[in-house]
Amino acid sequence: MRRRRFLQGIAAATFQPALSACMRSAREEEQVEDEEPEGIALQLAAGSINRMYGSAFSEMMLNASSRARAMTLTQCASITPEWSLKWDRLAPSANSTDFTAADAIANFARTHGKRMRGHTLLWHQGVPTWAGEQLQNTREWDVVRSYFNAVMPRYGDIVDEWDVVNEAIEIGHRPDGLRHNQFMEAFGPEYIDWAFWTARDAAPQARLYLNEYGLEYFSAEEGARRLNLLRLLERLKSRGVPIDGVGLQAHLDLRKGKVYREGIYGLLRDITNMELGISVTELDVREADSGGSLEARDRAVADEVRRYMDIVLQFPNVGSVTTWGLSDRYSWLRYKDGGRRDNRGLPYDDKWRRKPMRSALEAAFLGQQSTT
Ligand code: 9MR
Repeated sequence: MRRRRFLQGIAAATFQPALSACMRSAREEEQVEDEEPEGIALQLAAGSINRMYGSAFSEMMLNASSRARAMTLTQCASITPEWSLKWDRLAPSANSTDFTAADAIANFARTHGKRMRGHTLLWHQGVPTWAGEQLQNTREWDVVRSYFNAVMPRYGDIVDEWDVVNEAIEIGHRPDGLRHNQFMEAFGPEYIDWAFWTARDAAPQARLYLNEYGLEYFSAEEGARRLNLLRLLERLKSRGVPIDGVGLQAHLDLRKGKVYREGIYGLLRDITNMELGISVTELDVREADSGGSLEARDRAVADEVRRYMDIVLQFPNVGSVTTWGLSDRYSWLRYKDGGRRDNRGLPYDDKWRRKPMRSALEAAFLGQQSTT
C-alpha cells in the first residue's frame, strides 16, 4: 500500500512518461539471475587507484527495485541524486520545500556508508518557475542565498563535492562564451563568482565544482566549448573565486565519431595546471542510430568508454568517475526526445547483466586490457 502510494507520487511528479512501465516490470527485474559472476566491484577497482566510482541514483531506483539498490551498494562508493537535489524538486513553490526524496536518498547513503555528490545548485533547467520570476523581478541574490543555505548544510555530512554551477557555457549566446540564462539576465556574468562565494559560506568544507558538458569531440562547437571553459576558469582563478574543480559530464556520443584524444588531453592538462580538481560526473554513451548486432553495439560503447577513460585516468587529480546510472533500464537516454528507446550506454543492460562497458571500466581502473 505504502509502495503503491509512493509510486503514484513519483509518476505524477516526473515528466518521463515511460517510468511507470519500468515500475510495472520491477518485479520481473528483481527475479533476473546473474548470468556470469561479477568481476571486481567497480568501487574497489577504482579505489585501487585512489579514485571513487559512483552512479546516478534516483528515487525510482531506491523505491521500485531491490535489484537497483543491491547493485548500487555493491558497485558504488558514491551516489549522485539524478533528480532530487535540483532546485525545482526541492522548492516547487515559493512557500514550500519538499526534501522527502532528497532525504530518502541521503539516508540510504548514510545508512550504507556511501558518499553523495551534490548535483546541482544553479542550473538553468532546474529553476522553479516562482524563483525564475523572482529573480527576474527583484534581482535579489538573497533568493539564491536562501536556497544554498537551506540545502548545503542539510547534507554537509555526506556531500564532499557540489556542482555549484551547471552548464554555464553555451556557444553563440555571448562573446565571452557564457550561456544567457536566468542568472545572467538578473545579475550579469558575476553570478558565477557570487554562486561560488555563497556556496563557500554555506559549506566551508565542501569542494566546489563547475560542471560542464560537450567537451569530448573534434568539432568547431566542442573546440569552442573547451576554449571558453578554460577562459572562464582562468577568469575565476584570477579573481580568487573559491572554485575547487571541474565536473566533466562526459555524455559520450557515438554519432559524433570517436572521442578527440588531443582535445580532451589538452583540456585536462590546462585544468590541472590551474591546480583544480576534476571529476567525471555523468558518464554514459549515446549510441549511433544505425543497427548492428547487440554484440557489435556493446563493443562500440565499451571501446568509446575505454578510449575516454584511458585519457582521463592519466591525470591523478581526476578523483571520481560517476556513470549516469548503472542499468540501461533507468537511463535518461531512453527517454530523451529523439533518443533510441533501446540505447545501451551504461555498464549493465536492462536485466542487470554486465556488458562490455562494465568490463572496460573495470579494466581501465585496473590498468589492464579489456577482455570482453
Ligand atoms: O538524467 C536526468 C533526467 O532524468 C532529468 O529528467 C533531467 C531534468 O532533471 O536531468 C537529467 O540529468 C541531467 C543532469 O542533471 C545535468 N546534465 C545533463 C543530464 C541529462 O539531461
